[in-house]
Amino acid sequence: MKFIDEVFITVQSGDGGRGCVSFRREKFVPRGGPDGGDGGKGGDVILQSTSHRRTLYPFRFRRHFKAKNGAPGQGKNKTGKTADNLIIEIPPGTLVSEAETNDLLKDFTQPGQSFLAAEGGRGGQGNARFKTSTNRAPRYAQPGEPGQFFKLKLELKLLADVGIIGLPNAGKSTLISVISSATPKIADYPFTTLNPILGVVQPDQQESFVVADIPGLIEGAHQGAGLGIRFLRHIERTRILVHLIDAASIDPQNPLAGYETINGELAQYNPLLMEKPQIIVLNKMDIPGSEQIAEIFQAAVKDRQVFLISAAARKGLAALKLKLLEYLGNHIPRQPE
Ligand SMILES: Nc1nc2c(ncn2[C@@H]2O[C@H](COP(=O)(O)OP(=O)(O)OP(=O)(O)O)[C@@H](O)[C@H]2O)c(=O)[nH]1
Ligand SMILES: [Mg+2]
Repeated sequence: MKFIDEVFITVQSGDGGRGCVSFRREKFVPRGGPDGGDGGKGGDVILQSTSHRRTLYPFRFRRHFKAKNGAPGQGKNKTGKTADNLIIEIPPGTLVSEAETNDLLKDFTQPGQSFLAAEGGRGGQGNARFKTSTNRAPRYAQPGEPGQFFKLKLELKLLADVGIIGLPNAGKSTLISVISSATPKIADYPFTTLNPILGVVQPDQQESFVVADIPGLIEGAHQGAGLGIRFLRHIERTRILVHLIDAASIDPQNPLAGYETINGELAQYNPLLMEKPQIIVLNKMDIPGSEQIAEIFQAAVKDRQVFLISAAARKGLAALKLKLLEYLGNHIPRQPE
């Protein structure tokens, strides 16, 4: 299943019901006055963020949303029924913009927020409202006000807690496949992963958290090289970054080259990304010779903590997960790997 992070929908609020033209008819009142009631208000279309929606996937099946029209007014001054509002549930983290102009209308930052996307038309006034001293029997009433129609773009930035970043082929997809529920494609060539992939990590007796495998970045990504930066926006809202490095690809003469390339791209895209906690992880530690490389790398980054793992051999993962939990503010159990 392709991860959908952008959908277009249409919303249409209900028309107001038309006002009624009617005259009282009662015994012994031969020429009753006007008693046509007002039309009911059309239904609003309201977007509402809720924590039980996590993706925009349901919008693949339904893209057009129309609220009902208000009922027409009736005789005996009866107002038409107001139509129910149509509520569209969306995941927190969704940005709503006008499809054509791209103007941002609403940023749903948390659950429980709502936005009036299209307001239902007012009901038309019935003829009872138009009675005056000079016109005691008005034969007209207002039509209902029409509803509104908009095309909207919904965009969801991944609400992942942890983003795994790194050069192509570092083993990002392998890592997410061994620590989470995700089952991405893994292969021995760069740019295997073309879209961000989400996985839920469920540690023992801990809050679960969401990890995102971000497609490989390369030098010049912020200017469009490789897959470009279109996925970097997904990591803007992650709380922690795991910077994954293929130990076997490290050049002992210039051990920080790849690491600095990635950080340079992050900084040029959005300097705030450099303020996120970043956990450095060397992968493929099962490959012979990687121990020495790791020592050289560690010396180069000085006192920054470096985690050594082998995603393929599932080594070093427990310590990494504990570190992630620590950053995410959970209680840390002490367990041997
Ligand atoms: N020896 C060894 N190979 C690994 C390890 N982890 C991943 N690989 C291999 O490295 C290659 C790339 O792995 P992926 O997980 O597809 O790498 P990626 O970072 O997702 O790559 P892109 O999606 O192209 O950016 C595959 O052939 C994996 O089998 C590891 O711990 N040890
Ligand atoms: Mg991949």
